[in-house]
Amino acid sequence: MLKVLSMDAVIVLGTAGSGKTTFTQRYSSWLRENFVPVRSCEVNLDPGVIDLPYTPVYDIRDLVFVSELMRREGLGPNGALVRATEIVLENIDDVVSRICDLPCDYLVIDTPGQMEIFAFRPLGRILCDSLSSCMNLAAVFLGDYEPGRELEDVISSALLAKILELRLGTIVIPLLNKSDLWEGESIDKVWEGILKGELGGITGKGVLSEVLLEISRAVSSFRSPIRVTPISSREGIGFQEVFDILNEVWCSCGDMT
Ligand SMILES: Nc1nc2c(ncn2[C@@H]2O[C@H](COP(=O)(O)OP(=O)(O)O)[C@@H](O)[C@H]2O)c(=O)[nH]1
Ligand SMILES: [Mg+2]
Repeated sequence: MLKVLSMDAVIVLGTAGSGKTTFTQRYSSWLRENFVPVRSCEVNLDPGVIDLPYTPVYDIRDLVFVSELMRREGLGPNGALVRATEIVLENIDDVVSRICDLPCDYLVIDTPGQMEIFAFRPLGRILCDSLSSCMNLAAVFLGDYEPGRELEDVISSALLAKILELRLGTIVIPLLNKSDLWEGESIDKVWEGILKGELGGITGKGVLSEVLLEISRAVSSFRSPIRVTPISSREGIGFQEVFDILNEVWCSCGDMT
């Protein structure tokens, strides 16, 4: 029988400092303000964070807190983070059932500052699989491009978003954060070209290594291309488009190219 899931949830991914926590807070507030009476709630899955700009309805630090682990088990910051993911895994059924039972219509789920802890260890995949049984789940990946960065950085971000999609088994929507800092660049178009394997326009610039280009051509064939949306979490720019794209994903009724 077809199960109708009543909760939508977006997992927020991105490298350290890309703006995951800022996005979680601002996007969830935007949902609450614009879609009354939708209950949008923030979930914190970062066991290492000290201060949060939002009040999470579920906070993984109630189960395991990195600075406390460091003290208690005499571990360094990275060792404690790894240990924290093991503890979450040992308690995964409880964690998932608590999140599934939250009295919310929409969840915005913040993930660890150091993305690899979540994405490149078993935790991310297991959590995504389990949460999908009780909610409509998708992820956003925040690419982080500031003036002065090289185009290779954009390619690396585009590849990382694709790898995460394969790794986590959930659709990953590429967003380019911090667009308020750009100075007239069309970085989103460069990224879209990479996803579509259409690299002709940028190969002449001499800044891209052939290896990266070959990899991006190969990776672009894994899934249908998706547009890349510039946003600014700090300024609240692009949120309507994020909302629309996620709805297209969940109802599978739109054209995401
Ligand atoms: N200019 C600008 N800065 C941002 C934006 N989003 C986040 N930041 C800043 O980037 C830094 C890291 O943000 P944070 O949300 O903590 O990143 P996280 O490590 O991915 O959770 C902070 O100083 C934020 O204020 C944005 O859209 N524009
Ligand atoms: Mg954070």
